[in-house]
Amino acid sequence: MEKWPGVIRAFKEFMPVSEESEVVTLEEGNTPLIHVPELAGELGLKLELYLKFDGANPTGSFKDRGMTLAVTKAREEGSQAIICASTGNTSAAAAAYGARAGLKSIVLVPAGNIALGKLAQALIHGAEVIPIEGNFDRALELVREICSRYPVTLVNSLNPYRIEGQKSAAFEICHQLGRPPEILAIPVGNAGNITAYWQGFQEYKTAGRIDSLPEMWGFEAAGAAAITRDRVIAEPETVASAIRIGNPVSWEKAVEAARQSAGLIEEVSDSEILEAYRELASLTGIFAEPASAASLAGVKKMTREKSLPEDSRVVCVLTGHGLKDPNTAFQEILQPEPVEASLERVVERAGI
Ligand code: AN7
Repeated sequence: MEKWPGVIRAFKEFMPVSEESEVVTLEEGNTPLIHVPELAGELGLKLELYLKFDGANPTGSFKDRGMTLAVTKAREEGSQAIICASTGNTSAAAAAYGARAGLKSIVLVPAGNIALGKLAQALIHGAEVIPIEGNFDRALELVREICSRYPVTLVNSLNPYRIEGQKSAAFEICHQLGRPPEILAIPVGNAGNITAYWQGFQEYKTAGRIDSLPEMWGFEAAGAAAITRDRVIAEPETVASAIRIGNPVSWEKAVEAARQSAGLIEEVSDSEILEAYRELASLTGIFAEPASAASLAGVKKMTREKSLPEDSRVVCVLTGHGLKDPNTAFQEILQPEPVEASLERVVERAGI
């Protein structure tokens, strides 16, 4: 088997790079597409269910797919520093790829609202981490303002290279399934990823690699459901801190993806997200972060409302690793009390 070269080289005909480009990569991509008939059965979902586990990327989220290209281009263009606003995963990826490229990275995060693992990543990779007394949407406003005045490169998904890199996940799914799925279910925060997937599927169709397109099903958290409710949410709230975003940048593009694909943008409640989060972990062995579970929660919700043909292939995108956010896991599942270190007590606790 050949060595996987990362998403830029793996899909270079579809990427805006030349042979001379010096690619900054952590060999991201090529993540598992896991068939989970037992989960579908347990949940009473009569369809062919798959999980695209992008938590298996080098920094533990799908952000690596776009960051490899954004940072490659930033370095190629002679930039000395990259900057982003982030609910956590973008900051972790920017910090890691910045370290790999030898660029300074600056990340603005909402103070107190970023998962522990993501903060640890940004810090250990040496980013300048600036927690702000405000939410993600405010952080992004500040970053845009800074980029208009100072020589730093924006690596939020407003940067088109981020989307170009992230579309690689759609390509991989087509190869892994042998064809596109009927439905692609995905969490929506800033709406960059749903935009990227839709672009990827369309490019593969135009290139004659596939001959159908999936319905795009995007799911927001109910407390941050700007697109679903068609209004900016000034103070978004959700347990899924990654998608705690009240004014998504790619709003119109997400609406277009849903409309053109005959799909939908819907919301799922925090309790639906947490239920799907626990089910994924306990029934499949996949630990995804809460925001990621919005895709499964959404499929459960929508299949109660509309019926699909039984052989429909549905791919739930799991965007980030559960280890990013250990605190939410502990809030959901109590830590066990220690027992006396004796055979009797341990066997008693083990229930064998
Ligand atoms: C795990 O890191 O916006 O709809 O700043 O971390 O493309 O925004 C993260 C978003 C879904 C939503 N799942 O994707 C950030 C950030 C996880 C995420 C999303 C995010 P978009």
